[in-house]
Amino acid sequence: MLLPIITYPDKQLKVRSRDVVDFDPTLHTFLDDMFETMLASNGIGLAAIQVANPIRVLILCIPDEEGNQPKENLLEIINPVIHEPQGSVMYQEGCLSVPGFYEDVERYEKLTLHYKNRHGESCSLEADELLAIAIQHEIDHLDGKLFIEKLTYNRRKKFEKEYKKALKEKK
Ligand code: Y12
Ligand code: CO
Repeated sequence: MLLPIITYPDKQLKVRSRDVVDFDPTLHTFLDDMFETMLASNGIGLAAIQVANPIRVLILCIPDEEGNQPKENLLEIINPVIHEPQGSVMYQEGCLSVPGFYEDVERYEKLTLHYKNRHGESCSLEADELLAIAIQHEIDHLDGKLFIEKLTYNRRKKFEKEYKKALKEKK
């Protein structure tokens, strides 16, 4: 089932999401719906709060060399905790909750992630490149933060200007 994605400036996006305690069929159906919703919107990452569910769940599916996103490449990440962040890198980010706006954001270059899978089993992974960046972007959603809050002063002003222009064009 496709779920509606909430967009800036919806206040729900500022909520800190709570840990998952029940790894049950309701969670599994929700994860399946998130994947369907993310693919239908051409996303590579989605946090549960973006579909108005304030639980610490995110999914990521980094496209392969042909641009495909097979389900085998899907990462379902629950109650994530970042360990050993290293380095820094700038990358142009986009977000399904801030459509039409892309801007450079500074992130850690590499990290280790501890998390649970859909069955509540403890997992860990080491991430760099786009995966590390997307993990940090999605964990920020779980903490009620959008990437536009990490922009430099001038880039944030650029966003405000473009957002106001887009609002006017909609009317
Ligand atoms: C850097 C950091 C984090 C990510 C993962 C989360 N972002 C996305 O998956 C964003 C996808 C996106 C897709 C859009 O739709 C189309 O392009 C058709 C989109 O729409 C518009 O801009 C109108 C916006 C964002 C990725 C990279
Ligand atoms: Co986002």
